[in-house]
Amino acid sequence: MALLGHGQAGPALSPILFCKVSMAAVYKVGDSAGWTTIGNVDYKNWAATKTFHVGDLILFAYNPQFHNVMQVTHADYKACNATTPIATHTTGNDTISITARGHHFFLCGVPGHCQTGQKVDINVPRTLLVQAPSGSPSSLSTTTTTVPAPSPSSTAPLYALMGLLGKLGLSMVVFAAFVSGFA
Ligand SMILES: [Cu+2]
Repeated sequence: MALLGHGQAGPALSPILFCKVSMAAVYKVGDSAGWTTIGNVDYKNWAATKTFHVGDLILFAYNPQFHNVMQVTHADYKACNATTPIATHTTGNDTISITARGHHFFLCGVPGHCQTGQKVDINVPRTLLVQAPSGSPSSLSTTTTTVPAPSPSSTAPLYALMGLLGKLGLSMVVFAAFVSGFA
């Protein structure tokens, strides 16, 4: 899938695109060095500087005469075991779409290459749910206090009392704020 070439990774990524909707980005492994054993590229460091998302494209650019790309398990990644890959890519210009969160482990299956560091862990962090704080201070400005839903019948009087106390407490707070503001 060569539709998204190297060139589009740079200027096309305007900050606006990343505002709310995460747009697909293309990450070329090793940047200008590509996928290689030359120059001791630190792929761990390369990956650490990126924030990967589901939908991103990981581009492995290399000379297929000398290298390949194998997606492997975590165990095989650690052991540099290229005998049981999940998937193998050999074109020299392989674009791999990240379709799930979590770790995606890749190594070069040519003997000795993984051991010299030609391996990369693409980690897509689990998304944190962003929730608005339930008891925000702004709720003090209104008289609607959020009280847990009352259980049937028995707690009804208590609930009413609590509501009354809540309003009393609120008016006291408002009063205190008023007094301190003019003291
Ligand atoms: Cu290699």
